[in-house]
Amino acid sequence: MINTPYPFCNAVPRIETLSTTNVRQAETKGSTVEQHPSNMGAGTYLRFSAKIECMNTKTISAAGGPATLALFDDPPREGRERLGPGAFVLPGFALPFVDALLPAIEGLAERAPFRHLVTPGGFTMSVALTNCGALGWTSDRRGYRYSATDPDTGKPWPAMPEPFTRLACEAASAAGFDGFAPDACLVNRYAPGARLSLHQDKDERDYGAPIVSVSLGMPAVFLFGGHARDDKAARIPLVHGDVVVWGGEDRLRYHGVLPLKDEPHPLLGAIRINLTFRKAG
Ligand SMILES: O=C(O)CCC(=O)C(=O)O
Ligand SMILES: [Mn+2]
Repeated sequence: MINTPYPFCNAVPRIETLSTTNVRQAETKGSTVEQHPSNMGAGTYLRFSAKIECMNTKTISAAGGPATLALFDDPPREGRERLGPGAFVLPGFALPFVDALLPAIEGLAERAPFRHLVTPGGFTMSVALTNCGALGWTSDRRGYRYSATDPDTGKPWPAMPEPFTRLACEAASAAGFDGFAPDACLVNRYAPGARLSLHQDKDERDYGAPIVSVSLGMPAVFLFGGHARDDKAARIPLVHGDVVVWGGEDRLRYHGVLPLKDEPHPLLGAIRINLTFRKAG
């Protein structure tokens, strides 16, 4: 059974140790449980999370497809919440775009698969990522940088899908940044436990353009700090469809994401996707 229509989500099963009774219970609740293919020891299973009942007892199923967006029953939240002179949360701003975004993410993940990069310090990032647009952000032992080609395939990154660009530009305008022309979209994929430590986005050529950051799937707590790493960071809860924009004097503020809780989303399952749009070149 597939639990979401999007393989980029289903590619991340939870690895759990389950007793035989728990396996039966999980299956009764609609999860698919398989013995782990590698020999991680008896009793280690992959759980493809259950079909999830959402509000009003609607059920998302593979056959239902994205059109069943019953989130459907959540009215979009309006307005903008100010985090700083040039920084805003736009609650629910991306919701009208979701039906177009998800198949596009699926398509680009087929051409430029998600991967866990190594930092210059030698750590493997818990967040998996890929890119689209003229430039893609990458990291390895030699450093962080933008590249016109995917180092894994040697090919150019997939073009930025039109709904991505439209969403990014409209969100930037709503935050007061007209004329945003992103040439890079970093697509981050978080599973439960994945996190992003406090950092500044500063690998771009100039800082005149804002950052536009879109949240999809599981909720997260976004940390929005100051201009020094030690400055106290505000904790901003973000949910599916929220967009954060920061630019102008807030462009270089430290930010990050706390380790994600396992709170599966009706459409994406136990996954959070973040789209970070930048003008990099
Ligand atoms: O996932 C997020 O909300 C933030 C991502 C981010 O800051 C980055 O990729 O640089
Ligand atoms: Mn960032």
